[in-house]
Amino acid sequence: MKILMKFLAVAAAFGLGSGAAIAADAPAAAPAPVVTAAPAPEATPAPAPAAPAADAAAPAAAAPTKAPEYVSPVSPRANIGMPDGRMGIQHQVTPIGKEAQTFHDYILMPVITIISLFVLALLGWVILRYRRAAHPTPSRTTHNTMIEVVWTLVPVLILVVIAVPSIRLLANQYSPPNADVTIKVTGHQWYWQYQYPDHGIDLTSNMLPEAGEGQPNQPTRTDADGPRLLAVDERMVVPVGATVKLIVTSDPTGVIHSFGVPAFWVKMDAVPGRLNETWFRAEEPGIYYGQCYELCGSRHAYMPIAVEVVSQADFERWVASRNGTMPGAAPAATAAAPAPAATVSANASTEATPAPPATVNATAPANATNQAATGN
Ligand SMILES: [Cu+2]
Repeated sequence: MKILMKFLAVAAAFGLGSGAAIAADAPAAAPAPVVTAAPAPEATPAPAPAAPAADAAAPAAAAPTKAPEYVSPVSPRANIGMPDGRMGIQHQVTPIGKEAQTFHDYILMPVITIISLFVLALLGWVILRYRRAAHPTPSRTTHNTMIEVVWTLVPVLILVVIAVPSIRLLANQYSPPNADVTIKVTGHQWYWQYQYPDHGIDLTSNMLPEAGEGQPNQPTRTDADGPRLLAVDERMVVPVGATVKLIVTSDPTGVIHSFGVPAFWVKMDAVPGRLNETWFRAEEPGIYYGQCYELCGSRHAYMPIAVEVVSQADFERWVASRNGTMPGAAPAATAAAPAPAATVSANASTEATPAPPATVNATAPANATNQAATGN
């Protein structure tokens, strides 16, 4: 009965979750691109959307340069938030991840190990003890009620013991606390887009190529960015200890991706035309890497994810550096210069995607900035 209630709770969480996701998505279109006195590099016009190479999904060097006033206070740490060749689960930094890791390490693995060794020993004993040489006259026994009852009941009890923490974990995963930060994550071919509807921030995150690779003028990876094939030019930045709600979807003209960060115990499919919701609360500052987890095309392996977890104060500095505003705060220095929202949106060729906030060149086709070559 209790288990049934849990299932109902999970089902309710699904239903409510999707409704909330839609509601929370509404403000996404609201923040107008703020055209303030942007730092000079940000004003660089987007490159023409004509990069020809068919496979040039990797973006031109159009990703916004980092604003000078925000220097990341955290740097990648070996063995944390990235694969390191060890067996087992990555070090977990969220409550759900810790619960899952405990479940895996202290219940599932011991149970699996004990059962496997027990069956192996039983098999070895039968093979040796009852081989023809040692046991020439076979037994004619066909039934033993006691043994049959035991080998039916014991597995049932084992499954019940596993089911309790398993369903509790599932229910906790789908019962998020109220969100402190909401981020809409959109999978594109082949990069990620992060929109902070409450902060008016819209980022495009591309993998940083190695030196000598990539396109001309494209920034290349350094060790401060992270490991090869995981470092990106724009990280998703979130405050430490905050409940982050992710609304995960995919480019309407695109394919299915999957957003996942192993250190957070987060993985959610990104499906065109659908809003999926998940959440995490990272409790340790740092940089945590993930990848696309759904085979999505030729550059599936080159659309990594990097999440930067920083203090609240650093998060606010980062928001300011991206020309965003904290929810509830008066827009800084924009009152005198109303954003030409109409102009910008009139040029937007795709509907709901606000033009990147820092793109001052309102005459450039919206979204020509980063993935022009992909075209689709
Ligand atoms: Cu993908």
